[in-house]
Formats: sequence, structure tokens, C-alpha cells
Amino acid sequence: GMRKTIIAGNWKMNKTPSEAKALLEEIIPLVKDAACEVVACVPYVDLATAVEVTKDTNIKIGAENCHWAESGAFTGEISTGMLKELGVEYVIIGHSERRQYFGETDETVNKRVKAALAAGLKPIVCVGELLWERECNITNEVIARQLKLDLWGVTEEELKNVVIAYEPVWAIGTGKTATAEQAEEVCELIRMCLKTLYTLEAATGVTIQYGGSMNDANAAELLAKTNVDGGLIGGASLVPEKFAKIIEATK
Ligand code: 3PY
Repeated sequence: GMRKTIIAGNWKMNKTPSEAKALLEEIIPLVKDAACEVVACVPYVDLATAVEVTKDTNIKIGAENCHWAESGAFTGEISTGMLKELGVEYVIIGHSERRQYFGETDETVNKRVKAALAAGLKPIVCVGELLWERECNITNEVIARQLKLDLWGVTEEELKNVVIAYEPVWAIGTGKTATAEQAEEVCELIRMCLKTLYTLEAATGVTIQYGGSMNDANAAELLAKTNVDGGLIGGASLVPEKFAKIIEATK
């Protein structure tokens, strides 16, 4: 197609380094003929092992967050330079769990996105509406605001390295999936917003993932949609057969 299809696992706070190694060793042979880009976003402490285990494979490794400062007095935080040196390529930014439980705002998401891009990492920027926002019919405004603020100051050239993940918050970890039609509707809206913020050409090139309880049973229908260019996969990314089936569904 005209865009790179990317299936990325979001492991969240799961797997120790030895467990990560074992899981990746199971996943590697199952996805070696993938027709899409395959990414595993893993906890910080698993990154070194994950990069090592996947070094001669088609799997790329991502982190689940990063800080925006280069270094300094930020106890417990991890810089983009630290990630880059490990061989990490992607980084999830602004996942709804970070926004909900760790006080992240569009402003801090924007700082992280810009730092990631400056370091040569590819940010997977998560946007999505809460249940009440959908019910009040303000999904479009919410998404437009998030994109504008999260990508503030990101150039058109830099946008080529940005992935957007549409994750309706009501569908995260709840087992509720947006219907393929709902997903397509918002992914199309995201592309229209990107066109407004940048250009048609730039917007057309951006990979937009759907995330939120995507699994082996619903992936094919979601991925068949014009503006759904991949998935950010929670629980199913921890089950090799399920993750492989989702990747298979991109063919
Ligand atoms: C989920 O599928 O629950 C996710 O949050 C993916 O990021």
C-alpha cells in the first residue's frame, strides 16, 4: 500500500528480562515472514535483552515511554539518548494509561514526542477519547485537540517518523473493541486533521494504528479498513500465536 503497515505489541508492565527473552524467542520464528513491520514495545528493564535477542530478526524494539530532558535530576526517568544507545527504534508516547494514572498531559506528551524525534526515535503517539466524550459526541474535537497539541512544533519532515495510534480509552484493557467502522471513522478523521496541520501528502504517508483490545479474532476486519494501517496490541501481544495471527492478517 501507500503506507507502512506496523503491528506493535505493547507489553505494558509485563515480563521480566528472562521472561522477555523466552517470549521473544517464541515469537521470532512465527513472524519471520511478516508482510508488515513488527515491533515489540517492552518495559525499560527488558530493552537490552530484547534488542540482543532480536538483533538478526525482523522484529524492532520499542520502549513504552521516555523523558524529554537529555539528562539531569529526574529520579526514575529515562532519556531518549539512553534508549537510542541500546538500539531501541520506537517509543510509545501518551498511552492513555500514562495520561490516566501518571498525570501526563498533551503538553508533556508533546515534549516527549519532540525529544524522541530529535534523538532519532520513532514515536508512536497515542490519542483517543474517553467514554463520556464519545457519549457527548465530542470525539472529533478531542482527537483534533490532542493531535494539534501533541504534535505542536513537529515539522513535516519529522512527521515521516511519527506513528499515530488511535486508542479509544473505553476499549483499552476492557475487552471492548471499537467496531471496524468506528475505528475507520476516527482514523480517517485523524488523517484529515493531519492534512489540516500539514499537507495532504504528509497526511497520506502517516501510519495510523488502531489500538484497544485488538486481537487475533478482530484484527483482519479492522486492518481491512482504508485508514487503519496497523495495530498497537495489548494483551494479545503477550501470546505468541495470537500476535502472529494478527501479523498474518496484514497479508
Ligand atoms: C490495549 O490493547 O489494551 C492497549 O492498550 C494497546 O496499547
